[in-house]
Amino acid sequence: MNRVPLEKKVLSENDRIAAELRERFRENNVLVVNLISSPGSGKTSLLEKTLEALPRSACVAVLTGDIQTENDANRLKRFGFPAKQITTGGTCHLDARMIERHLGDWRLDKLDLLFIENVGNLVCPSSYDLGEAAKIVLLSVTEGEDKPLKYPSIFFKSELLVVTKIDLLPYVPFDINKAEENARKVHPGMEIVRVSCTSGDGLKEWLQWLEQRKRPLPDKAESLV
Ligand SMILES: Nc1nc2c(ncn2[C@@H]2O[C@H](COP(=O)(O)OP(=O)(O)OP(=O)(O)O)[C@@H](O)[C@H]2O)c(=O)[nH]1
Ligand SMILES: [Mg+2]
Repeated sequence: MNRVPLEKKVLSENDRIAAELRERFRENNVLVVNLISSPGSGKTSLLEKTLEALPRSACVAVLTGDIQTENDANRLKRFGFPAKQITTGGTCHLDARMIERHLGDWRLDKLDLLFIENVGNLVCPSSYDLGEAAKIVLLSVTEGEDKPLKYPSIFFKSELLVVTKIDLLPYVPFDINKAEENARKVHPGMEIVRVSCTSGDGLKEWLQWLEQRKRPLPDKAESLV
């Protein structure tokens, strides 16, 4: 029986589109970050706090992925920045084609920063390049400090670890230092910030990380479309 190397073909097609996207983002000086975590770790909450903190003149947009519902896009649209939902209808990750399609008529030359919230999943999103500048993995304190060891690929590929829900630390048996040590076993030198969207702790450090990660940009204070 002949085997068809379908997975390889799908991934190489994804890589081709991702490379085109990366070039478009680079040409237009758009910093694109891809937020990845288990379901419910706090990706949308972190984006809500981020959009809330940004000036209204910021040139920011969000694409948010879920299997079903427009819930996350509706949460994020309240802040007045462009936000679109990508519903995958069952697929457990976003792929580059979905990003290309949903960028639609957005003017990249009017954007400084594009957030992509991936489908809640620590496994599949790590295999799909979306043309982003950086993957960011979130791990909440209710998930267990061993997750970097169990799901090494996404911790290895992410530039930044955001440890979320640190307001819950007094109530859960989670050794945050051990969790961070595990992350750095998989990815030595990994950058880490600790945040709580409830108390606001660490949000300043997160915003500073984003600010530093941005390239020097020309003024793009006009509207997006
Ligand atoms: N205590 C506490 N709860 C939080 C924090 N951040 C988020 N939550 C709660 O965690 C739940 C899930 O948060 P979301 O932001 O929807 O998580 P998500 O990662 O976007 O979820 P999916 O998109 O479904 O994968 C919600 O009930 C939030 O209110 C936090 O810092 N502290
Ligand atoms: Mg979400």
